[in-house]
Amino acid sequence: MAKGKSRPNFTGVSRFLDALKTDTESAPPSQISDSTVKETDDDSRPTKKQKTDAPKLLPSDSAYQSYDATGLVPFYTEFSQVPEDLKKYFFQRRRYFSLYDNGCLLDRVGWYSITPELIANQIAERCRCDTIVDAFCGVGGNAIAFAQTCEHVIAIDNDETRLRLARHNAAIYGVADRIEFVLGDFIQFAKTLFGRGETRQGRAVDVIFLSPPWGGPSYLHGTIQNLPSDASEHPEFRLSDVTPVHGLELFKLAERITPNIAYYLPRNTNLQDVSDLVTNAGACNAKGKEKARMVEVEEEWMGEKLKALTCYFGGLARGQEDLF
Ligand code: MGP
Ligand code: SAH
Repeated sequence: MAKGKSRPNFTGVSRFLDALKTDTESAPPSQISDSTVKETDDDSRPTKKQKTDAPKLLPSDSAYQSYDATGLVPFYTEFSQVPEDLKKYFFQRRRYFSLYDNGCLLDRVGWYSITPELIANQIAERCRCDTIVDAFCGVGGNAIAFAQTCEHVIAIDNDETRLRLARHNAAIYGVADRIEFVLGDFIQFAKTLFGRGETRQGRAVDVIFLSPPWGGPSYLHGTIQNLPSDASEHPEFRLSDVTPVHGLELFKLAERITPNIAYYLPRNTNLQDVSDLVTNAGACNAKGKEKARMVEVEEEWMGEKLKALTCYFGGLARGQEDLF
């Protein structure tokens, strides 16, 4: 399990994993963007700032009207309306979408898999580029953030309802027209794209963001194969638990399109699995000398809680910007 110190505010703690090392815990952590973003202590109450910052959706906002998915799923305003298993997520609703009260919509999968806004913003800052593919867009947590740092966002999901919810939510944030929503299977998309080396619109892909399904909210509890001997520990999440294909296969598919990959994974991910994704074949620096490639693992903290890991590959990893 990934380790790190908890912080009063959201911070990212980076750890560089030498792809060739087997002892992944030995690299020293370095802190980034400490205290640059703050969250509210009480999820159930909006702060004044959130209220005044919220853009007013005018009835004449045509993008919002045509993408309006109101009614497709329930919009909860009271705890009493929320199914028992979603209550803990509803409690965090304004962490997911600071504009939740403007009508953001999530379905069940959306509730438990959305990237919280502060984390999505941090990832989007790291992924700043021309064209980014959000391979598993869900209800749009990351796509909305990417639309604020990237020129072109291609957001893919194979679930039509969720894609419509993503577009609805993007309209609330005023960025729907900056995102190309694609209903489809990323695996097929990647295979087709690889043959052409560029998107339909003739754009090369700079970055791919992977936030695949982890097997549902039970991802922390492991499978029969990886239960720990000590029952007090969380079992490790293995890349083989990723769906719709093995997490290694998914990464290799993305890597055929671009080396610049950000991979959003559970906090209990086996770091050796992550390290093993890096191949050093053919790696050279500008002078043609071999240079071992690295993956940077960023721990995503919210308050006292480690939420997830974002693993940066290729030119997204610090010190490897020349690979971009
Ligand atoms: P969590 O641990 O299920 O939630 O997920 P939380 O609120 O930390 O619950 P607790 O019981 O541990 O206190 C933590 C974060 O992981 C979520 O906010 C999502 O961003 C992300 N996440 C969770 N799941 C199950 C998925 C998933 O299947 N896919 C993706 N891409 N992200 C997920
Ligand atoms: N990052 C998202 C959450 C992603 S959850 C957010 O912040 O909102 C994972 C998503 O992957 C789900 O919406 C699911 O429908 C989608 N998905 C599953 N298999 C897929 C596939 N083969 N191709 C594209 N999307 C897929």
